Amino acid sequence: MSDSHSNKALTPEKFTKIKLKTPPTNSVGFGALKSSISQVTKYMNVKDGVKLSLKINQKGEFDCPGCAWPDPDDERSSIGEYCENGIKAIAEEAQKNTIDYRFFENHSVEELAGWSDFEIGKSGRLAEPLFLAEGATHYQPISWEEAFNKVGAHLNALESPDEAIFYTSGRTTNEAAFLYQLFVREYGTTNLPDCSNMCHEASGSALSETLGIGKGSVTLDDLYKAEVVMVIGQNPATNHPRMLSALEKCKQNGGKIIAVNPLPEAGLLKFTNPQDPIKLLTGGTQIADVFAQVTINGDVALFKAILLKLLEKEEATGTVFDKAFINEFTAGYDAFIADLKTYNFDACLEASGIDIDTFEAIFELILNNDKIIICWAMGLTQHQNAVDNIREVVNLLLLKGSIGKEGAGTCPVRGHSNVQGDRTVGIWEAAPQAFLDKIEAKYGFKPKAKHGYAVIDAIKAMYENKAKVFFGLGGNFISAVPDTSYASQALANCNLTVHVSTKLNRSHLVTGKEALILPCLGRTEKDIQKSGLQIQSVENSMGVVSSTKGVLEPCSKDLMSEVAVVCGIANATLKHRSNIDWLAYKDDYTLVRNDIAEVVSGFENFNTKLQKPAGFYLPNGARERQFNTKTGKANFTKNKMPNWKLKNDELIMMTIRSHDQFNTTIYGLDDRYRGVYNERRIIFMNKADMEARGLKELQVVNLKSEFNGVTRRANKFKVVAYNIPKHCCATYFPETNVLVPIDNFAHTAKTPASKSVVITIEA
Ligand SMILES: Nc1nc2c(c(=O)[nH]1)N[C@H]1C(S)=C(S)[C@@H](COP(=O)(O)OP(=O)(O)OC[C@H]3O[C@@H](n4cnc5c(=O)[nH]c(N)nc54)[C@H](O)[C@@H]3O)O[C@H]1N2
Ligand SMILES: Nc1nc2c(c(=O)[nH]1)N[C@H]1C(S)=C(S)[C@@H](COP(=O)(O)OP(=O)(O)OC[C@H]3O[C@@H](n4cnc5c(=O)[nH]c(N)nc54)[C@H](O)[C@@H]3O)O[C@H]1N2
Ligand SMILES: [Mo]
Repeated sequence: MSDSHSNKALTPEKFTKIKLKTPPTNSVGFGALKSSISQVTKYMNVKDGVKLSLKINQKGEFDCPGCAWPDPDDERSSIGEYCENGIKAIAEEAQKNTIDYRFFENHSVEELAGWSDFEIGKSGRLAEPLFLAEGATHYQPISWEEAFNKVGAHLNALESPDEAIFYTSGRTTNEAAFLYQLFVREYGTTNLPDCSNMCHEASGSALSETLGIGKGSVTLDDLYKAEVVMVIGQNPATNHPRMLSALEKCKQNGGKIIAVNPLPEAGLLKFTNPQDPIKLLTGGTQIADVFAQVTINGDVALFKAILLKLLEKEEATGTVFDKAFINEFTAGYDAFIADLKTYNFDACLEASGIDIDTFEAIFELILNNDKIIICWAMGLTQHQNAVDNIREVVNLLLLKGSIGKEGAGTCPVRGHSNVQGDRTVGIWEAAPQAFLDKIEAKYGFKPKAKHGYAVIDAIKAMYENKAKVFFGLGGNFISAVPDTSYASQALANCNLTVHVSTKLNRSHLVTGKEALILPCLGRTEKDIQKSGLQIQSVENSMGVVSSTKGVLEPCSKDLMSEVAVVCGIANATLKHRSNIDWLAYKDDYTLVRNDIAEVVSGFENFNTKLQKPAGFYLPNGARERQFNTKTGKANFTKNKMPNWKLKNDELIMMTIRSHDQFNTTIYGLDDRYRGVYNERRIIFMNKADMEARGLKELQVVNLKSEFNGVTRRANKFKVVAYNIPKHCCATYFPETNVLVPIDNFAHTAKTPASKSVVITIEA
């Protein structure tokens, strides 16, 4: 496809003058401090920067809009629980520049689409509602009331509410998310796709099936007390920097860390705590005791190899498995063992890509300890067999009895700061019937029970003209989803696309026939309504709900809060049809929390509990060894080894984050920990793979993926030789999303397989 929609959706093929250095072996430390200060001084008022960095993640202050890593329950650093990338996140949100209709008078949609994502993001904060009329080339201002009425009119004109799609990105607070799903359900559909569908959906699916809860089981305190922590498919120095402090603490208590990753990610190897002045001077802590350089998607093979050796030892000694735990709490053990025995150790080890010495080192740690925590992120969840990856993680923990006890358990490390909370309060196209029943009991309408579209199906529905209105509460849909060209056609088919956003992004430029941009307050900004300054709430990766409250004056007087936008749209759409007094909520968010307390379990006395400075834990069955699964037990599962047969010229590509981005928001053009500066259009390759193709360092190549007979291309990338296993390569998301096939996703969970894209390279 090379029409104008898909051209606008693709990132421009421009190079920015690359510089390469040897990747550092240490992370954070002075480099991070320097980088944070430079972000603040470049893009913010310095006074605001100081004010924010003192309050970030402090009890009762504002929750960092970056990642979902939890804050310590007890003592917190007095200079702010910050990290370099948290500072970049707030510097991005609290930019001093704003853009209003004058900006859009000067720049057409077509022109803006030619800008890089970095340039688009740095243009400033959106300052007023904007409308793109059918056939128009420029956005123009529109009043909030007109905007709400337009959305309402479009929604009410659809033949069925199922022709509308309501996307959420994981920054949305519990209050806004709860009201949003309530509105969507009262309007009459369950089409509630969210970023989680592309992220930890595979974790949710595997964990619900095996342990009865789609979230992790550990607390921060468990991490400090673990004997072994495995960090798999995750790059914490970039994406969850505060996790490194927790791993450091675990090590100080005698714990051992195993990193499993195709790349020797800097922070896993060594880390200098920015909040420890002595360490800053004397150098950092070695984090990983063992680094296993697994091949892309070699994790099931590695796990099978470990499981086979454990079984061998168990059969010899009878002391390896926690049989008391297995007997009392699990189901499916015999079938699991019978299946495991059909695999061959040598074949598994070979498929994992790991040498025998490294394997032995991992094996000894697992064999001799039973307080084991396994942490993971996108390296496990974005494959066709992603659900198997996580079920295999659970199998290992179950054998060792490493679930529901101190220092042990599952730790899927969530991405967006409230992606977990959004799901808890009802952003779910497949919400359980018990939740829907509570909605019905409270509000007197019957929510549709039929499951709605998640992300992949939503794109297909728009592509096939089955859905005609797209509404996004946050996020950057076109750049986040797979198969960019296909998805751009899907959006172009819509009658109306609407985005509630803080910042301009590519999704505002790849529109339906008409489009709206509704600018909203960010996390850092004061949200003042009729009843005064509002607080809101978020849930972190470990199930702690806490409050967040803005500190800065809003960047424009024309912004609304997400809560107010949802109420406005609900009111304009449902009018007298509604059982609910929508406009009351926006004046006083304690009313929303009173409703959440009645509808969502674990939130009883929500308003009172939220006043606890460090927040409160939600109930977690797996943590208590209560497994709410179909069998009532924790389930062992049988998982197949993936069967990769790459052709001679094919590589398997993972699409990853650089150090200077938050998903589709590009903070800068450097990837400091990988030694790449001032360029994003690169492909990391093994030297042997370069030589086999006669490619030289920095040579420009085109990338091609073929899947089910469809060819997809991404042009102009520079080759960078890197320490990555043979037949594997890496590029940055979102530049190569165009290569990720819409039909290549995880079974059961439909997470796009964006970490295992088969490509060939054209010189
Ligand atoms: N600063 C910053 N923070 C962020 C984000 C951000 O973009 N920037 N994004 C947020 C979000 S939404 C999320 S979901 C998280 C993402 O956090 P991560 O999951 O850490 O992010 P990715 O860059 O996708 O990194 C995946 C890691 O998995 C490895 N990997 C890839 N394939 C495999 C595999 O097959 N097996 C194994 N074992 N490893 C593999 C890669 O080498 C890489 O180290 O971070 C959150 N925090
Ligand atoms: N190829 C490939 N694709 C991927 C991934 C990958 O690893 N590889 N990762 C996937 C993952 S893990 C995720 S989570 C998704 C991310 O998908 P999304 O969540 O859709 O994308 P983001 O880039 O996080 O969204 C950024 C936009 O959100 C808006 N925004 C920021 N803060 C706020 C706020 O407070 N309120 C509102 N209303 N808007 C706000 C801004 O306008 C900003 O431009 O991408 C997925 N896509
Ligand atoms: Mo994510």
